[in-house]
Amino acid sequence: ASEPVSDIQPVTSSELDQHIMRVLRNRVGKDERAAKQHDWYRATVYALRDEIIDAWFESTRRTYDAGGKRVYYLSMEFLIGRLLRDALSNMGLTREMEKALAAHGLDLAELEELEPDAALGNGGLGRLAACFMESLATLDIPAYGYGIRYVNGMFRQRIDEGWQVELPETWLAHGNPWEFGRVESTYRIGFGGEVVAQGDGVVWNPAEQVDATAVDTPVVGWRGKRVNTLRLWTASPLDPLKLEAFNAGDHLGALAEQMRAESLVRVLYPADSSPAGQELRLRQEYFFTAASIQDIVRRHVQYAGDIRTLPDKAAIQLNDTHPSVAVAELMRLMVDVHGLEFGEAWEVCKRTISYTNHTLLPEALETWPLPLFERLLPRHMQIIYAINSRVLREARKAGCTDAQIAAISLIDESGERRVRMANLAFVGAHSINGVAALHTELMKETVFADLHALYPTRINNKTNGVTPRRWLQQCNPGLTGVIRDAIGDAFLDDAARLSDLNPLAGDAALGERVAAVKRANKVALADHIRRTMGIRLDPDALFDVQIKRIHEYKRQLLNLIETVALYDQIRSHPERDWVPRVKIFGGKAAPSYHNAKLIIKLANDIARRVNSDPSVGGLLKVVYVPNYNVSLAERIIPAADLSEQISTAGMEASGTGNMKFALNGALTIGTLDGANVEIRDHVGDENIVIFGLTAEEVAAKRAQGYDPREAIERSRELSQALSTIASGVFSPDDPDRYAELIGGIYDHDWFMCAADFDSYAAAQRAVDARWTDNSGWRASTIRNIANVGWFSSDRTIAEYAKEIWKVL
Ligand code: DL6
Repeated sequence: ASEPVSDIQPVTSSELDQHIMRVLRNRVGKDERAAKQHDWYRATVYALRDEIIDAWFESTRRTYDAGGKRVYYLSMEFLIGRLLRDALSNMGLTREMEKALAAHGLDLAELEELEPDAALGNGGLGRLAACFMESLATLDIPAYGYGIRYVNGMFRQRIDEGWQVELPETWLAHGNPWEFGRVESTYRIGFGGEVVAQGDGVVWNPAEQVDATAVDTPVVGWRGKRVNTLRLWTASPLDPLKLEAFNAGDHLGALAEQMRAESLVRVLYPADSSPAGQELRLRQEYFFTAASIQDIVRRHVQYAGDIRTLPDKAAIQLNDTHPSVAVAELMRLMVDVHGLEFGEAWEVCKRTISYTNHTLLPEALETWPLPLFERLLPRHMQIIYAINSRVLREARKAGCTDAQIAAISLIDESGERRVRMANLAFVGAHSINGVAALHTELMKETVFADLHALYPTRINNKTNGVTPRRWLQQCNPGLTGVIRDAIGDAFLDDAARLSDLNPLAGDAALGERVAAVKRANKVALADHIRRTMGIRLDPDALFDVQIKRIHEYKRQLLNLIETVALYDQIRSHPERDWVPRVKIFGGKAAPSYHNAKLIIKLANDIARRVNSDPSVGGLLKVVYVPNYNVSLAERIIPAADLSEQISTAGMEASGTGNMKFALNGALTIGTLDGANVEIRDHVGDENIVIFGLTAEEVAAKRAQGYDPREAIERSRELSQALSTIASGVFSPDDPDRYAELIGGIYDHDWFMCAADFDSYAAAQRAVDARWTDNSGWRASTIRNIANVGWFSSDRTIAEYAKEIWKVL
């Protein structure tokens, strides 16, 4: 696909070439003869960065000149992936850069492979934040993303003998040419200590302090329209070295403060199974939130003068509850530092802040033990009590019962007293949004039922989206080219225009071309898997993919049980006309999540046996791709035929992988959960394969007392697959390995694998039937691509901008 012309000043390949050579010499410190691939990579990024900088300055200048409102997106995760291809493509410089590098015998694609994935996120929540940053710039909305510059971040996953092993990710080992340190933007962050009365007010004297310093990364929008800033905080001690202690021989002790500060920014989601782990997480959350709020308030007061006008100039979006303490921190600054009266500050706070909920899972809704919170953030605890008494007064006045008041309270008193971060975010925000229509309705009915009854106008829906730049144009240039040839360029600026493909869905020539691109992507993926894992795949087999965090509610286990059932069937009936399948899995399990790690081992055990069994004759292959990350997703998604979105209905807030797969022409097999419901509405029933219980049916079944044994007894296929796994067929070295995991399905089956199995297996066979109808499959593929333009994060961001932030 040739690249669309950008709005920005055209730069020629020879100008880029000269620029790269200058940078290679002056900044990388190498000449052409000595330069290694990594040096060229850095020189390429520096040269590109220089092109971006003008647009960055210009964007900032425009924002100041307009005196407009900025959006501040606070998130514990930004799963940004590699930036080189994204920035080149959005700046319209890919072709020129290719030419410039080719003049030195260099291949841009090879240099792109040298860029590490930034380890700044875990899953959908972090990737959503990254898509949002890109769409904010694309829609020309002035915005800052605020988070943590993790040194090791999310762990690197290695699969050893089928088991997940977690290793530190060293993504910064070669430095990071994208970032700009901003030592001048440093804020002091306190922890612990005491609050003392002073005059009319109070003063917080923290026992401990660290410095938070900004590190900025430019985020380029499509066609370079605007460049926004991702501002990540790094931590340092006030005193880098206790020199006296060092000279006295205590060399390690002298560095203790440095270590303590650095531990704040080492890893994403340190295990919170120990009290020390819990404390570190809360410290991290406060650290980045406090730095961000101080930065926002400083900017506002410096340019607007009066903190009271903050809501006119700043919209602060809390991405999940990790930054919820922003409510208390903003109140603290307004009351203790800027001298506002509490009630007035409370109104400013609510008008400024909004909150996105991303999960209904009770264990994922953050709460902190009250003693820990009070010890670490004594002033914030006082503020939370003061907010709570206001809110509970309002609840009492509105006629809430004791039970309702207990549910609304910011303090959970049902056992050990805990601070509820979701309730804090809810009461401190004017808007609380869910991330898919079903999720938002369930929020109203379940986790926030009582808060919603008290504040009925606050909850709203903003269905997630993904950026079509990264998730179509950049990861699938072949398909992008075919679409452009078919319908022109309009969809590049407005993904909704993909619908122009609809009248062509049955066009055989287009179907051929789309299928040819898919096949080429499958060949490329198969080649990658052969090189990296030594497994050979048939590109003409159906590539069936489930890549996402490993969690029981996402039901990788259901997929594996069905895989075993299929394996049994193929061996029992080799005479049948089986559709050759490749089952591809990928994803990381939280380090302390025992069952998730066991599911990874099971996938690998099944893969080992199935792949080496000559009796399946290559009709079934199973692959577990290690260290699933954004770059792998960019390879795998364009090569997928079938997208597995099979969570227990009511449990997946939205999903965003589902959108990426459909955009790249995969058919979805899925439950009516999260955004699958809306995907079905857009692509039409006949172009998606839906199975299983609905969210309502799941809830009703649980309420009635569900007995999984009945479902297991009813299904011969299921009981056989379960006993095959439980009896150790796939784990001869440890036959009992899966006894408990499978036993859990017999005993309680909270995630309803047994209840949904038959329907899932039937849906899989329906997929086989569709696959054999070549032209029908191709038409469905095109219908998917044509009708998921609505799931562009540009649409999502436009909704946030108009309805929540009031900036469009
Ligand atoms: O909203 C982004 C993303 C959704 O697409 C996923 O459905 C949802 O699971 C995820 N939520 C989280 C939060 N914690 N948990 N679990 O990652 O958000």
